[in-house]
This record gives sequence, structure tokens and C-alpha cells, in this order.
Amino acid sequence: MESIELQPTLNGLRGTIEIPGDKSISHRSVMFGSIAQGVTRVTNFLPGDDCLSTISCFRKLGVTIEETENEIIIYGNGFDGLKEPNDILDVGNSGTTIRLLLGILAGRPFFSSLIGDQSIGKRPMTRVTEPLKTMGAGIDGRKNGEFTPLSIRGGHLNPIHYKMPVASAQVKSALILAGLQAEGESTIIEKAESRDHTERMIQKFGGEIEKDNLTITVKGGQELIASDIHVPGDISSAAFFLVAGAIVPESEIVLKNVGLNPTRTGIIEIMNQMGANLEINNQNEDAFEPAGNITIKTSSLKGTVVCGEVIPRLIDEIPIIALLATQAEGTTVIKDAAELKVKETNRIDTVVQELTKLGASIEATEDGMIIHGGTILTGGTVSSHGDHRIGMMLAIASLISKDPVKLCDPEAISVSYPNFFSHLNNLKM
Ligand code: SPQ
Repeated sequence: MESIELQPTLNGLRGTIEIPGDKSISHRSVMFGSIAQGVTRVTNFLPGDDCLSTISCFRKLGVTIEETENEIIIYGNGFDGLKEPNDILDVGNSGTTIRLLLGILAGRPFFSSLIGDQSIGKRPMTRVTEPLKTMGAGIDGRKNGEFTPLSIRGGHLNPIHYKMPVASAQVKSALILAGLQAEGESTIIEKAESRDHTERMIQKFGGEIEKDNLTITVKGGQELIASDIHVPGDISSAAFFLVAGAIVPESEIVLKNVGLNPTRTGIIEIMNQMGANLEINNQNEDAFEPAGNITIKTSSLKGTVVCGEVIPRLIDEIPIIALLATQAEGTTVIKDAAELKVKETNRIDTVVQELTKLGASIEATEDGMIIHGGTILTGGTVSSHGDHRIGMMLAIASLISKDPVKLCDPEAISVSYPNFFSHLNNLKM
């Protein structure tokens, strides 16, 4: 399917959506299931393309993984159960897969080679490969290991004491996964707090990790024990319907089972700041990963400033926050978000380019964007540029545009939300 024609909605959006499993937690459940001892059963696993790439890589590393209708079953044999792959590990479009996998492979005494799609080929890997090389891993790749294809020969690792130059859960997680295999205790100092699913999962699998503000300490040589995982819904997927409910007149949507880990809830804080009519209920106190239901109703919104420590806690929601801001009264400024330039696309450029095509008043800055609100969006031809989050943001924009929107490359959406369009259509009155 090269393009899809999307019609504006004539009535409000109404109904309930069961939000699909969290992508970050689904990846990690396969990874931890593979390096733990025993059988891990994962329910509500996200069957998006990215998480399927993770399963495929671990199968090539010798792990038996069964996929049934309701669960993923992983037969882990500890770090030592991983075997030298006789095929290239293809991570597809998934930055999380390649960066966390590098952390695991850094401590494995064998050779692996890794590739991904065109977008992965442009994303920086030195942020992970350099500290892993310092620990003792042998890594090479295009442009001195900056880009894929990459090769890695792991082995004995020294612990690392590392002050991270970027706020990135992927870099942090790769170093924690290497640290688990190192001889001694590693310390990683974050630049700002990023999603902590890896830390939570280590504890869930019986391991130990300490956190003191931005400093994380992990001991090497720990044995992890299999644990069943129920993956909460992905707040990054819920974000598209939170914004849809807020900007489409006469709407009321209930989003069920949304992950509410505080390191991911920046979108809720910003929407509240903008005046969204949003309510959280049935929140569970799950120590592993909290979740709850969110009700969103059509809202009267005002512009805001999005910057500082909240940025890593909503980094993937910035494209949809930009759309939200086009419908708020006044100006919204997003800054401190230069990391957007190294996602599946340069998300500052693609958001500004595609929303401008729909008539938004939006400009790019060095580390974010400025959006003048209160604009009526027109229709037109736009593209996801192969980026799932851009594709979903544009599909939500089509709901409030005056004329139809032709969305090119919509299939990218299956990376994180395979049934996005059926969920959207079910809400239309
Ligand atoms: O996996 P990938 O391709 O990097 O996915 C993205 C996304 O939009 O789904 C980023 F493009 O999410 C990252 C997120 O931006 C997932 C992630 C994780 O699971 O650890 C962490 C964030 O990336 P980073 O570089 O800030 O660590």
C-alpha cells in the first residue's frame, strides 16, 4: 500500500480502546527472557515489526522462542546460552533492538554482524559502541563504527564508570546490559532521567541495581531468573488518541490499560498544562510497571513551553504534541529536543515539513520548534517518510483537516501500532 486517502471526521470520536503493549517493555521482555535462566511467559506482547525483529535476532542467537495467540514463551539459558549466530542479525527499523543487543553481545565471546534498514543506517551508534569498546568489546563498522553494518566480537568486560553525554534510555540500557556481564561494579550517570524499564526489569528477574538520583550502579556476574511479564499498554501509542480526543470536537475516548511509569508520563503533564480535559482512573499500584485508564474529552487548549527535564519523558510524543499545539490558543515552544534529529527520521524537519503542507504555522529551531496555534488545517498530500510516529500524527491531523489527506507510506505505522487504523475507525461515529 503506497498511500491511503484519509477523510476528515464529521462527528466526534467516541468509544474505548484497549491500548496495545508497550514497545520498549516488549523488546526488553524478550531480551531479559533470553538472558535469564528458565521459561519466561510474556502476555500483551506488542506484535509490531520492531519487536518481531528482536525475536528474530534472539532466535538467530540460539534462543527458543514460541509465539502463541496469547503469549510469547522464551526458553532462556542465561547469558551463556546465547550462541554465535551463523546469519546476520537484522534489526529492521529498530534502534532499541540494535543498541540494547550491542550491550548484550559486548560480553559474549563470539562474532556477530548487525544490519538494519535505511533509517537505521543513518542513526548514530558511536554513543553505544565507544563506551562498549572502552569496556573491552571489539566493535567495527561503517565510518569507524558510527553506522551499520556493524560487527562485534565480545568477551571479557571491565566495568565502566561513565557520565552519559546524552539523555538516552538506549545508551543507558546497553551499558547496564554490558555491566551485568563485566568483572566488577559499573556506574552510569545519566544526563537527565530517561525511561527506566531496564532497571525495573532487572529487579523483576531477580537481579540487583541501585539508583541514586541520576547515578545507576550495577554489579557484574549476576544470574537472572525467568519471570512472567504482563506488558502494560504503550503510552506512546495512547498519545495519538489522547490528542485526537482533545482536538476533535464532541469527542470522548477511554484508553484502557495505559502504562503510567513516571519516566514516560511527560505527555500527560504537558496536556494538563495546556488545559486538556483528561482524567486518570483505575490506576494500579503495580510495582513493576504501573498502568491505568485515561478518559479524554474535547478540550479548550492553550500554548505552552515544553523543555528541560520533561523532554526525555515525552521524546517520542513530540510529533503529536506539535499537532496538538496547532489547535491551542497562542504559541507553543519546544526546546532542548535536539535528540529528535536522530530518530527514525529527523523529527524536527519531518514534523515541520509535513504539518506546513497541511497549513500549520510552525517553524524549526536548532533544538525544537515553535508552533503558532489556532490554525485550521487544510488537506493535502503528506508522507510518513517511513517513520511510524510521523505517519500516525498525520493520520490524526486528517481528522480535523478541511479536505481529505493523502498519506504516503502509511505501512511504517506497523512498526509500533499494527492495528492503529482499525482502532481509529472504531471511534468514528
Ligand atoms: O527503537 P527506536 O527506533 O529508537 O524507537 C523510538 C520510537 O519512536 O519508537 C525512537 F525513535 O523510541 C525510543 C526512544 O526514543 C525507544 C527507547 C527505548 O525503548 O529505550 C528509548 C528512546 O530512545 P533514546 O535514544 O532516547 O534512548
